[in-house]
Amino acid sequence: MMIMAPTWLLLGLLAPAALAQLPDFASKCRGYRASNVLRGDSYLIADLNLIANCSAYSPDLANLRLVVEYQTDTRLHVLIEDAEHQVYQVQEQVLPRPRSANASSERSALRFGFTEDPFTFNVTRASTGEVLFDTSDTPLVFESQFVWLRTSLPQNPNLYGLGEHTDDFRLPTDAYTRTLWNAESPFIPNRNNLYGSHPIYFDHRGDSGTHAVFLLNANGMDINIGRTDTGSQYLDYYTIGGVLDFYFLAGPQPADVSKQYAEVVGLPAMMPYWTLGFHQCKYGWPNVDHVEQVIANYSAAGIPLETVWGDIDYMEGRRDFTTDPSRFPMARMRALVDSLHANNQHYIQILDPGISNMANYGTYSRGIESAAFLRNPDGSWYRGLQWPGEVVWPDWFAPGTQDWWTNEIRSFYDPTTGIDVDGLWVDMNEASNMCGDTTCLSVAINPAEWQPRKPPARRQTQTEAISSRSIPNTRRSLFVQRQAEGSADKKGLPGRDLFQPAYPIANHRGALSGFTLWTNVTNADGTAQYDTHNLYGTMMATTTRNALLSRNPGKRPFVLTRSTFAGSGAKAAHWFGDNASTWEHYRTAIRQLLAFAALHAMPMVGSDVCGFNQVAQEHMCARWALLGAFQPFYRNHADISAPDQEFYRWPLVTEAAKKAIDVRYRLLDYMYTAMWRASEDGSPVASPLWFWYRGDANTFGLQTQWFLGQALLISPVVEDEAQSVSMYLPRDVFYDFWTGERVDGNGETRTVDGLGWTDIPVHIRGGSIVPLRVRSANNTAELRRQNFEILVAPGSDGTAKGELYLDDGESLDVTGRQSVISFAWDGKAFEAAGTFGFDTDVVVERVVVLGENGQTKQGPWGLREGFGFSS
Ligand SMILES: *[C@@H]1O[C@H](CO)[C@@H](O)[C@H](O)[C@H]1NC(C)=O
Ligand SMILES: *[C@@H]1O[C@H](CO)[C@@H](O)[C@H](O)[C@H]1NC(C)=O
Ligand SMILES: *[C@@H]1O[C@H](CO)[C@@H](O)[C@H](O)[C@H]1NC(C)=O
Ligand SMILES: *[C@@H]1O[C@H](CO)[C@@H](O)[C@H](O)[C@H]1NC(C)=O
Ligand SMILES: *[C@@H]1O[C@H](CO)[C@@H](O)[C@H](O)[C@H]1NC(C)=O
Ligand SMILES: *[C@@H]1O[C@H](CO)[C@@H](O)[C@H](O)[C@H]1NC(C)=O
Ligand SMILES: CC(=O)N[C@H]1CO[C@H](CO)[C@@H](O)[C@@H]1O
Repeated sequence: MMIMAPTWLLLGLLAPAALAQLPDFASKCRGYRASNVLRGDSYLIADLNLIANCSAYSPDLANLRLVVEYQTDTRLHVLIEDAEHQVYQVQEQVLPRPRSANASSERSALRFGFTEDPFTFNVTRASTGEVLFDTSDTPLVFESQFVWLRTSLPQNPNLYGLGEHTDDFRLPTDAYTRTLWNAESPFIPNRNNLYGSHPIYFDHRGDSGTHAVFLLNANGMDINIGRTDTGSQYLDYYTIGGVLDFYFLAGPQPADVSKQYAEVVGLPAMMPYWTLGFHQCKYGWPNVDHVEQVIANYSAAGIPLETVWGDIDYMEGRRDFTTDPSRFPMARMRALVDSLHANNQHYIQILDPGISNMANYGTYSRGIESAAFLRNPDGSWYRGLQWPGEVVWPDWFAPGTQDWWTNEIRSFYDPTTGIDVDGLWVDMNEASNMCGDTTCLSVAINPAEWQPRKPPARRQTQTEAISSRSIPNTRRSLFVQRQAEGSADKKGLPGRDLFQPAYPIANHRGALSGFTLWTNVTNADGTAQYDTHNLYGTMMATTTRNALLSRNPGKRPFVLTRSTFAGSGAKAAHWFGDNASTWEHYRTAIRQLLAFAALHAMPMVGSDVCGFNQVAQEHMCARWALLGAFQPFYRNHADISAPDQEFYRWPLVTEAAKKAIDVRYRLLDYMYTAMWRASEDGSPVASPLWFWYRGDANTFGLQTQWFLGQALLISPVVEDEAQSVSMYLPRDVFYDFWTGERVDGNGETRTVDGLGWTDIPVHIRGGSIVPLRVRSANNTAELRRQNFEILVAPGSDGTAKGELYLDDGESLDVTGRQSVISFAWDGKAFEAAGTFGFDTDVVVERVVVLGENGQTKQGPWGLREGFGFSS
């Protein structure tokens, strides 16, 4: 049915009561009128002119431009921007835009429809006519500091994404707000903004298809999912700036959407093989002796330890690029790293963005020379508070910053004179400013007396934050001038209140500038923190990655970042921040994994195994050791205030960890292959059940089981202290990974009892072929020398397929030196074929076919060419 005019317009004038379902401001808003519509086969352009001032929270923009591009057959780009191109748009350097292939609107899987007066639009699925996005119920509001757009949704929609959060994987659909504003968030509270911002949601509609909507906008925003008084479902965006830059991704299969999204924001970075090994970290390791003991005790316990991490303990006075001369002296650190490397182990250190401004600190003075820091309007350095005390902050957009940061990294981590790290970890980069207001800056801080402390967890109200700030003597005109210089080229509208916008997003750290960099601070390129805040972390990760590339050209860099934005997966890995050692957060780790790996194109993720804050308990830590082994990034880490929780500290956890690492390592090439696949085409490394059983409504809300790769279904025990699990098996053939026994899924939840503390149910999905190393090893270098066995798990039709990817595990460019081997089983014959560029002596010892006609064929077969057999 075609609605001639939006109901709000008809009813709004005649029956004000009908407007009760709209936000108060909307009653005044009339939206925009489209004109000068220009159409081509692959695009549509129009002018949008304001019909009447609405002034909801700030002045309306009079003239907008609509650009619709059919970029590919499955990607529709809809951009609503200001005609003058002043409004901030995310810099290409941060997120390069995908090229349009100028697809034909006729062939596109998506259709764009619109009304001219007022302007509203919809996106429909061409094959079915189903409406995917529809703004016709409400006017568009586009103001200098407030943009509002609402789409209607079907009843009880299955929506996922909009990370980073710890809420249900399938998002609540009633009175639910997702705020995107990166913030340090101890204890990762539910219903709050956390460390990263990913403005994309997947909308899953069962058999009729899955699509996603990505809003490329970095500004602070609230996204509401709710119901009107009359029960209609909607999702609306309340952003405090930026443009409406939408990418509609057609799917229709869920995994297609993951790939289509990765095409937009960047394919996940390929990780070095060793980073899939087991990592141990702890904030509060007192000295290098202690670290050596941890390494020795892991070895004595027979638990393979791949990588040791250095939290801020190693630093002198918490300053980057220093070592504490008595507790972590450089000579001892060099010896420690040498001995790790001699044993095929690795070492990674942390860096924070806050740079101490104390006298005689070389990193600081060189940063000053490079003009690498954020400035106040009077040209002085903008200060704040982080671990070393008073700090200045790198301006990742300043022209000298990359070289300064690269030089600091290259000299401190110089393999011949410094610490030869294998990767870097960037923390506190939301940025987290321990100074919630200005008061701490007026007190001189002696770094020697500065006691590390947690940032206050207290929620600060906006008024509190503002009133406690003294207004320094600023040269306002200079600030305005800098703003104006930048304003011509999508760098931000001039004349805004960048400190306290009228629309308050629901930031759980209080005011917009609460516990972070003031949002009215400008970057060297003329943009303001107001607009780029959510990019600070991903910029730090990228700058660090570039530094590692310069330090070790040709090798894949490894950077772990706490703060992320859409596209960060192309540069870095991520852990889920400072959770707690609770069963609740053990469960939370699963839905966070699902969100990042399946929906946010960021597969190298995992939680702090056994929890970060508070006291890890033996049973929970044993379970988490097992759970973590099936997440791509596998690191045990705890806070300084938490007791030591290395796996070897409990007999039960030792046993669980040995078993977990043993199986993980045997499956490591399966995981590595999935990571490679993701880096090639965006395929999800971990995914929820509905990705592969999209018509099965029982799977839509599942959030305690996941597929690792496409073949392994992981169903850990999730209830506190439990020895059983309720798990769902869709109607399909599965095989118990541990016994090889066939298990037929019947679309029902079943209870599995008698699960000991070292047990974790894992099933192979019928139709898959899984390569495993025949045996595990104490480190990944040894592991790479082990032979393979191939596990064939026939599906209901008796066939199966899978793949194995091999390369040297560390080079950036492996052209011609890769093997991509596909395996196929047709019920009678097995075949391995593909490309065999990787030179290896490793062989396939045997092929095991599971099921009734189970059989084992003994090799060996080399991996330099294809092979096969018939039974
Ligand atoms: C909106 O208000 C501005 C400032 O008062 C005025 O110049 C402009 O004409 C108004 N626009 C419309 C469409 O009414
Ligand atoms: C698509 O069209 C634009 C505008 O004509 C052109 O600049 C661009 O090169 C085209 N892209 C491709 C892939 O053909
Ligand atoms: C989409 O919008 C256009 C223009 O208003 C309208 O003609 C069309 O019927 C709409 N499609 C659906 C399925 O509602
Ligand atoms: C390592 O093990 C020894 C012997 O059990 C123990 O005394 C020491 O406290 C342990 N140290 C660490 C850091 O685990
Ligand atoms: C930011 O706003 C605060 C509070 O109004 C003010 O003290 C400060 O000078 C402003 N900074 C800039 C760069 O304008
Ligand atoms: C690890 O090393 C120990 C001691 O050398 C050895 O006993 C054990 O078998 C090794 N484990 C693996 C999985 O290779
Ligand atoms: C989900 C969860 O475990 N939350 C806990 C995080 O830590 C805080 C502080 O200890 C607890 O109050 C929460 O219950």
